[in-house]
Amino acid sequence: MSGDLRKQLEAHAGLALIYEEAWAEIERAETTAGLEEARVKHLGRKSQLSSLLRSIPELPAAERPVVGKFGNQVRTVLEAALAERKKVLEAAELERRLSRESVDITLPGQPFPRGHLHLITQTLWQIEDFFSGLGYRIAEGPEVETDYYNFTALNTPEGHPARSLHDTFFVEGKPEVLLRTHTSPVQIRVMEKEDPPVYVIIPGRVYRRDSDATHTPMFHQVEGLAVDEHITMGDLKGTLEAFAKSMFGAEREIRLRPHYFPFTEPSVEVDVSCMICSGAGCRSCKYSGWLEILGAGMVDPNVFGFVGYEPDEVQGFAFGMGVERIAMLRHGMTDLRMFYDNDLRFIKQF
Ligand code: 2NM
Repeated sequence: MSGDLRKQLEAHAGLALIYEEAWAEIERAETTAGLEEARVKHLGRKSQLSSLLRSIPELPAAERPVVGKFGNQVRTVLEAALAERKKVLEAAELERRLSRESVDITLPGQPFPRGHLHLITQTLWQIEDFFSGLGYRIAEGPEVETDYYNFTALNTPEGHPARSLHDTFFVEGKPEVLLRTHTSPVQIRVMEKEDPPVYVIIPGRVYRRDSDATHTPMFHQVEGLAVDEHITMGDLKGTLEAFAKSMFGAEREIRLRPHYFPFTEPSVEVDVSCMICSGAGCRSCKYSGWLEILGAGMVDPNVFGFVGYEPDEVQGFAFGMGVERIAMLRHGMTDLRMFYDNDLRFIKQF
């Protein structure tokens, strides 16, 4: 404050008091909110200072010049002090907030639970690994198919029960379009494109109008196809025996039972010796000692005819399995629907 102002204030006790009190409160304010209160109290419209300045015309003549001149100087000085104090408090408040809100990058992060592959994917990859090791390629194809690829080219004639609306999902208004009921149409597509020898497996989703404890309308299959010269049923048996041992244990044995498929002749169902009782008989294998794992057979010459292969020059075997079924057998599950309930208590166990 200038000495001039101080001297003049001494000449007016009221103004001096107003000044001292306001100054002290401005300096004492510890928060911007407290400072704002002090501003309203000492510089606001209802403050003593404002009243004093308004009342100049009524003051004794001797007081008027003092109050008139220095009253406004007091106001200016207090406003400057207020602005200065406000800057300091705002800076301090910002500093406090920043230190309170700062991020400590050395703190351990929120644990983010790590997931894992679904059991079906794990099983699928294991099957693929086994056949890749034997030199099979993996092929894939469309899930929406035509009846030609899904049935006709697979030697499944019109009128076969598998073609009925009861078993197969057809696209409305397009009787020739359907959801594939097996991955075999991809075998047809591979053979149309490539000459023998062919060694492929085809993993993928398939669809059937079935729904109970052991059937879901969508499930996963892996089918395999080997076409070459001099392929025999012995090759089929050796290949599937090695597969069964790789999936279910080196001690396992397989057996072939005669069966019927439209696309293979002869056809078989393949059983593996029960991994729970090692063949002695238990509830799992219905006391037979054997569990069915897949279907297979020698490719019917008619199928080769559809893809332009020479039935007299090449032979082949094919097989197909349900991935859910393989996974259930390996883990002693009884209800296939659990795969698709997405209950973490189930999923996390594998
Ligand atoms: C199976 C069982 C037996 C099979 C046959 C063919 C093809 F294309 F070669 F004709 N693909 N898949 C086949 C044979 C599938 O699944 C239980």
